[in-house]
Amino acid sequence: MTKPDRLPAANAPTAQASRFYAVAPDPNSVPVSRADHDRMANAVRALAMDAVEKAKSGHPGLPMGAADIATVLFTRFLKFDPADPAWPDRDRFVLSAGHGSMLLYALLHLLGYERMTIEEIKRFRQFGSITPGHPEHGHTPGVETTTGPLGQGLANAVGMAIAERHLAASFGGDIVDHSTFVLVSDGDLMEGISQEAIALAGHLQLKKLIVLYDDNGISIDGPTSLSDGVDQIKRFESAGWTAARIDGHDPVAIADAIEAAKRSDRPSLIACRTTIGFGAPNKGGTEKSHGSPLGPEEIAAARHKLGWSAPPFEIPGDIRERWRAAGERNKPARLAWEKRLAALAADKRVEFERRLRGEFGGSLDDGLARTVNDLKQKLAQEPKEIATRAASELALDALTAALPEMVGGSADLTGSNNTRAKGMKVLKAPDYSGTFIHFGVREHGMAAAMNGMALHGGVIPYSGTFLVFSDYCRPAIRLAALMGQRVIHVMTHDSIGLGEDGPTHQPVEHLAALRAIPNLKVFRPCDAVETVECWQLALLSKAGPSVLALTRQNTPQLRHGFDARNRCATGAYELIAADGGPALVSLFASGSEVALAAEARKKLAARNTPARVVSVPCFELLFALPDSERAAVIGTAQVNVAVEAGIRQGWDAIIGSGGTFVGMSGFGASAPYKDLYRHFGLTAEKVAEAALARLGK
Ligand SMILES: Cc1ncc(C[n+]2csc(CCOP(=O)(O)OP(=O)(O)O)c2C)c(N)n1
Repeated sequence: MTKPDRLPAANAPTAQASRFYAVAPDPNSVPVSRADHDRMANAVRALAMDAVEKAKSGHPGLPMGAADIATVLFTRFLKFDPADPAWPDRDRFVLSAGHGSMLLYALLHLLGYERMTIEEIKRFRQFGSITPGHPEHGHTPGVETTTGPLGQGLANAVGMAIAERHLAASFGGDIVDHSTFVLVSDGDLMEGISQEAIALAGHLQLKKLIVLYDDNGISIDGPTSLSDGVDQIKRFESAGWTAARIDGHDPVAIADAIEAAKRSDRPSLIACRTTIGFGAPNKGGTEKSHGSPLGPEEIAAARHKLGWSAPPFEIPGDIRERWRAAGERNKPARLAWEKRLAALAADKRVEFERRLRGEFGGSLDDGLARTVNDLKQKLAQEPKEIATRAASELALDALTAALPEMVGGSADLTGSNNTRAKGMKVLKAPDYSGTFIHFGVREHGMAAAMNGMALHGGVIPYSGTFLVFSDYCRPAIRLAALMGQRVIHVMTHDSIGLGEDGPTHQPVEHLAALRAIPNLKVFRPCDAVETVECWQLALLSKAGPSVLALTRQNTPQLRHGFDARNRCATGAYELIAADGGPALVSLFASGSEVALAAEARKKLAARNTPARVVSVPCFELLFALPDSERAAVIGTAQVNVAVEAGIRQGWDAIIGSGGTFVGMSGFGASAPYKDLYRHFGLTAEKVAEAALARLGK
């Protein structure tokens, strides 16, 4: 099946060359003639062709094909100021098709982003440049999110649009009123995550979200008809969007469609029919222009066809000026916004600024510490034998009350993940002031939307699902780690301890797999006190994501008395010292297995074998300690034993390759959890026996 209703592919901008480019109602927009528009778009095309050619790698096709769309958007609609790339009320632009990065770099250069010099464009894809192969947030001013893995950017944009609506509801439209634009390619829309993102955005009626679809009908293998026949218009419409199909090389049609989308009361799709590699006479319109340099001959021919005579990396003065004027056109809007912010009631302004900084500064800093302290005091007075997921709920009841920027949710497991704290209102259309999101059964979309929320700023997103489904979120968790974003994933049912649901639901390799992601903290607290402490650490981890792996089953409280220190902060610590002499055995464990290690210690004591118990709630924090401190925590006992209801991978760094591991080596089974622990040898007896065997006792 081929795509229905295709507009004919445009090959050259001659058809409308004489038509004037209508002036948009935006008083700050820069009116240009069609001829000027074409030259401005051609500047983007030329920079993309030349940079890819110089780098000898990259993707010229998308920037050349989408140049008209981007020119209209950036010169007439997008609200931004290169002088302040972090202006909180800027419109967000996400290039979901990150392989087309030269589109974004060319725009940032032409619009006057200070650091995006022509030298950086010439150093496209080179070490140390701010023009990496795919856009990287935090690396390049003006890049809102890291894209490349297709589909992620679209879901990030949904999160940004959610954050915008929520903050507008909380602080008012005078201060928060911006749109989120996202440019997607065929590949973005083929990825499964796009369906989750589209459905969620439609359901939440995110009217300020506008998707520009670079509908060029080409992907790497060739025409998309090789593998796809979806009618995207119907697809989006059925999810509650408005959708239009236009000629993506007609600036008037593009502008009209964006204007209509801005008036829509729903999220909007604009499917822009384009020609990949527009202007390249032989490779344009084919996959040959997708992902490799066009070559000198084709570039010369494209220059001729486009009427672009400037040498490589040179932009004619008048075109540069027009682009700069477009870059400067929102300065008055930004200054007016700053005045409005300054005129806000002082407490509201201070709170808004605090939230955007993402800090618990001022009184709320004390609030976080005080909340954690109060919780720990209560637990010291009245110890609780509860599941750590329930302990997390207790923590959330207090934390969400103290920190209104926490926006929680669950992928349809709210009652199981315990992520909806007392008093949390649901965030929904048209009242977005709530702080709890029903993400639906959409783990991947949820995790990527959370990234977008964190990137937007002003909110701290946390979510809920089962630990086993971390696999469904993994690409987004990885990007959160790469971008250094504070998103917090509550992942419950963290082992065979979930019991009867069986091996499909029992994570075995997941802790190890998550611990393999750089810059991700995986917390597995052993009791209610550690759960509170791990929440505190996750909230304070401003530069990276966290996973809280929590039990379904009850665990006894092992931390007694009140200790003001956050003992989990070192990643591991001696929970119970050895009795009756220096430890012969160190028992290391995480989560629910710490209680088991404590039992094993008693059994060893009865056999005159002093053993210490080290709780290990977070590998990453332990490994970040200076060598001497880490060595002190690990200790020098003759025998090291680790206990975790997961696979061994990773534990050798603590117990050594000669250490003994008591855990899982295959999948679990469906049965009451106590039977499973017995069956798989996860018992205090087995742990004690293993230690004694190593001691030759
Ligand atoms: C998740 C993911 N899978 C695969 C790729 C590799 N890849 C990059 S672009 C692309 C498809 C290109 O087609 P399209 O999205 O239509 O982009 P265009 O050819 O129009 O530039 C693929 C498969 C990727 N970047 N991300």
